[in-house]
Amino acid sequence: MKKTKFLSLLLLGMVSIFLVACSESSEGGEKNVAQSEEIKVMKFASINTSDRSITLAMNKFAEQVAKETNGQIKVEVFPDSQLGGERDNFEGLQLGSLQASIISTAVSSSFSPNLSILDLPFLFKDHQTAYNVLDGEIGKRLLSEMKDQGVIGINFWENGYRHLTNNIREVRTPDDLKGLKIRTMESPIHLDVWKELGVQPTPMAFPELFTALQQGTVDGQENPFVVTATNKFYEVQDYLTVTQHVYGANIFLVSDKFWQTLSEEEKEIILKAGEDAKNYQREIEQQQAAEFLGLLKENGMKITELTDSEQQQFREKVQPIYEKYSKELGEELVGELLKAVE
Ligand code: EAX
Repeated sequence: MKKTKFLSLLLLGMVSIFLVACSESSEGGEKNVAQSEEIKVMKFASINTSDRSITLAMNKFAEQVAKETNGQIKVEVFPDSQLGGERDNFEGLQLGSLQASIISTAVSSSFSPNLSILDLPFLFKDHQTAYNVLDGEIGKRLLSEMKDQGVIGINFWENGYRHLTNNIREVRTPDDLKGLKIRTMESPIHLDVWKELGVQPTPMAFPELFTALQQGTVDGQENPFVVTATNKFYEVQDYLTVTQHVYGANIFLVSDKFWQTLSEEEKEIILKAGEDAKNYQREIEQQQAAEFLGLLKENGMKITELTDSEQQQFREKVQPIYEKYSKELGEELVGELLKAVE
Protein backbone atom coordinates (compact mmCIF):
# COMPACT_ATOMS: atom_id res chain seq x y z
CA MET A 1 0.00 0.00 0.00
CA LYS A 2 2.62 2.48 1.13
CA LYS A 3 4.68 1.74 -1.92
CA THR A 4 1.73 2.40 -4.24
CA LYS A 5 0.96 5.72 -2.52
CA PHE A 6 4.58 6.78 -2.85
CA LEU A 7 4.59 5.90 -6.53
CA SER A 8 1.42 7.80 -7.23
CA LEU A 9 2.77 10.88 -5.40
CA LEU A 10 5.93 10.66 -7.43
CA LEU A 11 3.89 10.38 -10.59
CA LEU A 12 1.77 13.35 -9.60
CA GLY A 13 4.91 15.38 -8.92
CA MET A 14 6.35 14.52 -12.31
CA VAL A 15 3.12 15.38 -14.06
CA SER A 16 2.97 18.80 -12.41
CA ILE A 17 6.61 19.55 -13.27
CA PHE A 18 5.78 18.56 -16.83
CA LEU A 19 2.71 20.81 -16.87
CA VAL A 20 4.61 23.81 -15.48
CA ALA A 21 7.31 23.29 -18.07
CA CYS A 22 4.71 23.12 -20.82
CA SER A 23 2.91 26.23 -19.71
CA GLU A 24 6.21 28.15 -19.48
CA SER A 25 7.27 27.15 -22.92
CA SER A 26 3.86 28.02 -24.36
CA GLU A 27 3.96 31.45 -22.67
CA GLY A 28 7.37 31.99 -24.22
CA GLY A 29 5.93 31.01 -27.59
CA GLU A 30 3.07 33.47 -27.29
CA LYS A 31 5.50 36.25 -26.51
CA ASN A 32 7.38 35.61 -29.74
CA VAL A 33 4.20 35.69 -31.78
CA ALA A 34 3.09 38.93 -30.15
CA GLN A 35 6.42 40.54 -30.93
CA SER A 36 6.47 39.58 -34.60
CA GLU A 37 2.84 40.71 -35.00
CA GLU A 38 3.83 44.20 -33.93
CA ILE A 39 6.04 44.55 -37.00
CA LYS A 40 3.79 45.82 -39.77
CA VAL A 41 4.85 44.91 -43.28
CA MET A 42 4.03 47.50 -45.93
CA LYS A 43 4.43 46.08 -49.44
CA PHE A 44 4.98 49.04 -51.77
CA ALA A 45 4.66 48.31 -55.51
CA SER A 46 5.27 50.19 -58.74
CA ILE A 47 5.57 49.44 -62.43
CA ASN A 48 8.70 51.58 -62.69
CA THR A 49 12.23 50.25 -63.19
CA SER A 50 14.60 50.17 -60.23
CA ASP A 51 16.80 52.99 -61.62
CA ARG A 52 13.95 55.49 -62.02
CA SER A 53 13.42 58.43 -59.63
CA ILE A 54 10.19 56.81 -58.42
CA THR A 55 11.90 53.69 -57.13
CA LEU A 56 14.75 55.71 -55.64
CA ALA A 57 12.18 57.76 -53.74
CA MET A 58 10.31 54.61 -52.64
CA ASN A 59 13.58 53.27 -51.21
CA LYS A 60 14.19 56.55 -49.42
CA PHE A 61 10.67 56.39 -47.99
CA ALA A 62 11.31 52.82 -46.78
CA GLU A 63 14.52 53.86 -44.99
CA GLN A 64 12.94 56.87 -43.33
CA VAL A 65 9.92 54.88 -42.12
CA ALA A 66 12.12 52.09 -40.74
CA LYS A 67 14.23 54.64 -38.88
CA GLU A 68 11.35 56.70 -37.50
CA THR A 69 9.36 53.67 -36.33
CA ASN A 70 12.41 51.79 -34.97
CA GLY A 71 11.73 49.02 -37.45
CA GLN A 72 8.10 48.54 -36.40
CA ILE A 73 6.92 49.29 -39.94
CA LYS A 74 8.88 47.41 -42.56
CA VAL A 75 8.42 48.79 -46.08
CA GLU A 76 9.20 46.27 -48.82
CA VAL A 77 9.71 47.86 -52.23
CA PHE A 78 8.65 45.97 -55.39
CA PRO A 79 9.58 47.86 -58.58
CA ASP A 80 9.38 46.73 -62.22
CA SER A 81 5.75 45.50 -62.26
CA GLN A 82 6.80 42.63 -59.97
CA LEU A 83 3.33 42.74 -58.39
CA GLY A 84 1.48 43.39 -61.67
CA GLY A 85 0.21 46.42 -63.57
CA GLU A 86 -1.42 49.54 -62.20
CA ARG A 87 -4.97 48.19 -62.21
CA ASP A 88 -3.81 45.04 -60.42
CA ASN A 89 -2.07 47.20 -57.84
CA PHE A 90 -5.11 49.42 -57.33
CA GLU A 91 -7.30 46.38 -56.76
CA GLY A 92 -4.68 44.94 -54.38
CA LEU A 93 -4.91 48.12 -52.30
CA GLN A 94 -8.69 47.84 -52.19
CA LEU A 95 -8.50 44.23 -51.04
CA GLY A 96 -5.70 44.93 -48.58
CA SER A 97 -3.37 42.36 -50.16
CA LEU A 98 -1.08 45.27 -51.12
CA GLN A 99 -0.38 48.15 -48.72
CA ALA A 100 0.99 50.91 -50.95
CA SER A 101 1.61 51.79 -54.58
CA ILE A 102 2.47 54.57 -57.00
CA ILE A 103 -0.30 54.66 -59.62
CA SER A 104 -1.00 57.10 -62.45
CA THR A 105 -3.93 59.51 -62.20
CA ALA A 106 -4.99 58.07 -65.58
CA VAL A 107 -5.54 54.53 -64.32
CA SER A 108 -6.84 55.79 -60.96
CA SER A 109 -9.46 57.87 -62.80
CA SER A 110 -11.31 54.75 -63.89
CA PHE A 111 -11.96 54.16 -60.17
CA SER A 112 -12.35 57.81 -59.12
CA PRO A 113 -13.60 59.67 -62.24
CA ASN A 114 -13.04 63.28 -61.12
CA LEU A 115 -9.31 62.63 -61.34
CA SER A 116 -9.69 62.67 -65.14
CA ILE A 117 -9.49 66.46 -65.14
CA LEU A 118 -5.79 66.24 -64.26
CA ASP A 119 -5.14 64.39 -67.53
CA LEU A 120 -6.81 66.98 -69.75
CA PRO A 121 -4.53 67.52 -72.77
CA PHE A 122 -2.19 70.53 -72.81
CA LEU A 123 -3.42 71.54 -69.36
CA PHE A 124 -0.29 72.48 -67.41
CA LYS A 125 2.03 74.96 -69.10
CA ASP A 126 4.97 74.01 -66.88
CA HIS A 127 5.95 71.79 -63.98
CA GLN A 128 5.45 74.45 -61.33
CA THR A 129 1.85 75.06 -62.42
CA ALA A 130 1.22 71.33 -62.16
CA TYR A 131 2.74 71.19 -58.66
CA ASN A 132 0.67 74.20 -57.53
CA VAL A 133 -2.59 72.57 -58.58
CA LEU A 134 -1.67 69.06 -57.38
CA ASP A 135 -0.41 70.25 -53.99
CA GLY A 136 -3.17 72.84 -53.63
CA GLU A 137 -6.91 72.82 -52.95
CA ILE A 138 -7.97 70.94 -56.08
CA GLY A 139 -5.38 68.19 -55.66
CA LYS A 140 -6.23 67.75 -51.99
CA ARG A 141 -9.92 67.48 -52.70
CA LEU A 142 -9.40 64.90 -55.45
CA LEU A 143 -7.23 62.83 -53.12
CA SER A 144 -9.76 62.94 -50.32
CA GLU A 145 -12.48 61.68 -52.69
CA MET A 146 -10.44 58.51 -53.23
CA LYS A 147 -11.27 57.28 -49.75
CA ASP A 148 -14.60 56.07 -51.17
CA GLN A 149 -12.57 53.63 -53.27
CA GLY A 150 -10.81 52.12 -50.27
CA VAL A 151 -7.53 53.95 -50.78
CA ILE A 152 -5.80 56.83 -49.02
CA GLY A 153 -4.29 59.35 -51.47
CA ILE A 154 -1.13 60.68 -49.82
CA ASN A 155 0.19 63.01 -52.53
CA PHE A 156 1.17 63.38 -56.18
CA TRP A 157 4.51 62.34 -57.60
CA GLU A 158 5.72 63.13 -61.10
CA ASN A 159 5.31 60.94 -64.12
CA GLY A 160 5.77 63.88 -66.46
CA TYR A 161 5.01 65.20 -69.92
CA ARG A 162 4.14 62.46 -72.35
CA HIS A 163 5.63 62.24 -75.83
CA LEU A 164 4.70 60.01 -78.75
CA THR A 165 7.03 57.34 -80.12
CA ASN A 166 6.51 54.96 -83.05
CA ASN A 167 8.47 52.82 -85.45
CA ILE A 168 6.72 53.66 -88.72
CA ARG A 169 7.42 57.31 -89.56
CA GLU A 170 8.29 60.75 -88.27
CA VAL A 171 5.19 62.47 -86.87
CA ARG A 172 4.97 66.28 -87.09
CA THR A 173 1.20 66.84 -87.40
CA PRO A 174 -1.99 64.94 -86.58
CA ASP A 175 -2.18 63.97 -90.27
CA ASP A 176 1.01 61.94 -89.86
CA LEU A 177 -0.78 59.76 -87.31
CA LYS A 178 -3.14 58.22 -89.87
CA GLY A 179 -3.24 54.45 -89.65
CA LEU A 180 -0.89 54.18 -86.68
CA LYS A 181 -1.85 51.77 -83.91
CA ILE A 182 -1.04 53.51 -80.66
CA ARG A 183 -1.08 51.91 -77.22
CA THR A 184 -2.71 54.11 -74.59
CA MET A 185 -3.16 53.79 -70.86
CA GLU A 186 -6.31 52.07 -69.62
CA SER A 187 -8.10 55.35 -69.02
CA PRO A 188 -11.23 56.84 -70.63
CA ILE A 189 -9.75 60.33 -71.07
CA HIS A 190 -6.61 59.01 -72.74
CA LEU A 191 -8.71 56.94 -75.14
CA ASP A 192 -10.80 60.02 -75.93
CA VAL A 193 -7.73 62.16 -76.62
CA TRP A 194 -6.30 59.68 -79.11
CA LYS A 195 -9.63 59.20 -80.85
CA GLU A 196 -9.84 62.97 -81.35
CA LEU A 197 -6.34 62.85 -82.83
CA GLY A 198 -7.65 60.40 -85.41
CA VAL A 199 -5.99 57.25 -84.14
CA GLN A 200 -7.47 53.89 -83.24
CA PRO A 201 -6.13 53.61 -79.69
CA THR A 202 -5.29 50.28 -78.06
CA PRO A 203 -5.55 50.39 -74.27
CA MET A 204 -3.10 48.05 -72.62
CA ALA A 205 -1.49 47.50 -69.22
CA PHE A 206 2.07 48.77 -69.03
CA PRO A 207 3.77 45.40 -68.33
CA GLU A 208 2.59 44.12 -71.74
CA LEU A 209 3.84 47.12 -73.69
CA PHE A 210 7.42 46.20 -74.59
CA THR A 211 6.39 42.88 -76.16
CA ALA A 212 3.48 44.52 -77.99
CA LEU A 213 5.87 47.06 -79.53
CA GLN A 214 8.40 44.39 -80.35
CA GLN A 215 5.89 42.10 -82.01
CA GLY A 216 4.14 44.93 -83.86
CA THR A 217 0.79 44.48 -82.10
CA VAL A 218 1.02 48.27 -81.81
CA ASP A 219 3.19 50.73 -83.76
CA GLY A 220 3.68 53.26 -81.03
CA GLN A 221 3.11 54.47 -77.51
CA GLU A 222 3.48 57.67 -75.53
CA ASN A 223 5.33 58.20 -72.30
CA PRO A 224 7.77 60.59 -70.61
CA PHE A 225 11.44 60.41 -71.77
CA VAL A 226 12.44 58.61 -68.58
CA VAL A 227 9.86 55.83 -69.01
CA THR A 228 10.71 55.36 -72.71
CA ALA A 229 14.42 55.16 -71.83
CA THR A 230 14.42 53.07 -68.65
CA ASN A 231 12.17 50.47 -70.31
CA LYS A 232 14.42 50.35 -73.39
CA PHE A 233 11.60 51.18 -75.78
CA TYR A 234 14.31 52.75 -78.00
CA GLU A 235 15.24 49.18 -78.98
CA VAL A 236 11.88 48.82 -80.73
CA GLN A 237 10.92 52.44 -81.57
CA ASP A 238 12.70 54.72 -84.06
CA TYR A 239 10.84 58.03 -83.82
CA LEU A 240 10.01 60.28 -80.90
CA THR A 241 7.94 63.45 -81.26
CA VAL A 242 8.10 65.93 -78.40
CA THR A 243 4.31 66.28 -78.35
CA GLN A 244 4.02 67.08 -74.64
CA HIS A 245 0.30 66.39 -75.08
CA VAL A 246 -0.47 65.42 -71.47
CA TYR A 247 1.23 65.98 -68.15
CA GLY A 248 0.84 62.81 -66.11
CA ALA A 249 0.92 62.68 -62.33
CA ASN A 250 1.28 59.58 -60.20
CA ILE A 251 -0.49 59.14 -56.89
CA PHE A 252 1.12 57.71 -53.79
CA LEU A 253 -1.69 55.47 -52.52
CA VAL A 254 -2.01 53.51 -49.32
CA SER A 255 -4.60 50.81 -48.72
CA ASP A 256 -7.31 52.07 -46.35
CA LYS A 257 -7.40 48.60 -44.78
CA PHE A 258 -3.72 48.99 -43.86
CA TRP A 259 -4.13 52.66 -42.85
CA GLN A 260 -6.72 51.65 -40.24
CA THR A 261 -4.19 49.38 -38.53
CA LEU A 262 -1.81 52.31 -37.90
CA SER A 263 -1.57 54.42 -34.77
CA GLU A 264 -1.85 58.22 -35.09
CA GLU A 265 1.89 58.48 -34.59
CA GLU A 266 2.58 55.95 -37.35
CA LYS A 267 0.27 57.82 -39.72
CA GLU A 268 2.20 61.03 -39.04
CA ILE A 269 5.48 59.28 -39.82
CA ILE A 270 4.11 57.95 -43.11
CA LEU A 271 2.74 61.35 -44.12
CA LYS A 272 6.03 63.10 -43.35
CA ALA A 273 8.15 60.45 -45.11
CA GLY A 274 5.70 60.57 -48.04
CA GLU A 275 6.09 64.33 -48.32
CA ASP A 276 9.90 64.11 -48.26
CA ALA A 277 9.85 61.28 -50.82
CA LYS A 278 7.59 63.30 -53.15
CA ASN A 279 9.91 66.32 -53.11
CA TYR A 280 12.95 64.14 -53.65
CA GLN A 281 11.27 62.24 -56.50
CA ARG A 282 10.25 65.38 -58.39
CA GLU A 283 13.75 66.80 -58.15
CA ILE A 284 15.47 63.59 -59.31
CA GLU A 285 12.91 63.10 -62.08
CA GLN A 286 13.72 66.50 -63.59
CA GLN A 287 17.41 65.59 -63.68
CA GLN A 288 16.63 62.17 -65.13
CA ALA A 289 14.42 63.65 -67.87
CA ALA A 290 17.40 65.57 -69.30
CA GLU A 291 19.79 62.68 -68.80
CA PHE A 292 17.53 60.06 -70.39
CA LEU A 293 16.65 62.22 -73.39
CA GLY A 294 20.39 62.08 -74.09
CA LEU A 295 20.31 58.30 -73.81
CA LEU A 296 17.43 58.07 -76.33
CA LYS A 297 19.49 60.11 -78.84
CA GLU A 298 22.61 58.01 -78.21
CA ASN A 299 20.55 54.93 -78.98
CA GLY A 300 19.61 56.29 -82.38
CA MET A 301 16.06 57.56 -81.89
CA LYS A 302 15.10 60.42 -84.14
CA ILE A 303 13.83 63.18 -81.84
CA THR A 304 11.41 65.63 -83.47
CA GLU A 305 10.71 68.98 -81.84
CA LEU A 306 7.50 70.61 -83.06
CA THR A 307 7.17 74.20 -84.21
CA ASP A 308 4.48 76.27 -82.47
CA SER A 309 2.16 75.94 -85.45
CA GLU A 310 2.62 72.17 -85.61
CA GLN A 311 1.85 71.84 -81.92
CA GLN A 312 -1.14 74.12 -82.39
CA GLN A 313 -2.68 71.55 -84.75
CA PHE A 314 -2.61 68.94 -81.99
CA ARG A 315 -4.12 71.43 -79.51
CA GLU A 316 -6.99 72.27 -81.82
CA LYS A 317 -7.81 68.64 -82.51
CA VAL A 318 -8.29 67.83 -78.82
CA GLN A 319 -10.41 70.88 -77.92
CA PRO A 320 -13.69 68.85 -77.88
CA ILE A 321 -12.31 66.93 -74.90
CA TYR A 322 -12.70 70.03 -72.73
CA GLU A 323 -16.37 70.35 -73.60
CA LYS A 324 -17.01 66.66 -73.10
CA TYR A 325 -15.41 66.53 -69.65
CA SER A 326 -17.00 69.80 -68.55
CA LYS A 327 -20.33 68.20 -69.30
CA GLU A 328 -19.49 64.90 -67.66
CA LEU A 329 -17.74 66.10 -64.53
CA GLY A 330 -19.32 69.50 -64.10
CA GLU A 331 -18.51 72.92 -65.51
CA GLU A 332 -17.79 74.19 -62.04
CA LEU A 333 -14.98 71.69 -61.42
CA VAL A 334 -13.38 72.16 -64.82
CA GLY A 335 -13.83 75.93 -64.61
CA GLU A 336 -12.11 76.03 -61.25
CA LEU A 337 -9.24 74.00 -62.65
CA LEU A 338 -8.81 76.23 -65.72
CA LYS A 339 -8.68 79.25 -63.46
CA ALA A 340 -6.04 77.61 -61.29
CA VAL A 341 -3.73 76.80 -64.23
CA GLU A 342 -3.78 80.29 -65.69
O1 EAX B 1 3.71 55.34 -64.94
O2 EAX B 1 1.25 53.08 -68.37
C1 EAX B 1 1.93 54.09 -68.66
O3 EAX B 1 2.16 54.40 -69.80
C2 EAX B 1 2.49 54.95 -67.56
O4 EAX B 1 2.85 56.18 -67.97
C3 EAX B 1 3.68 54.26 -67.09
O5 EAX B 1 3.21 53.13 -66.60
C4 EAX B 1 4.45 55.05 -66.07
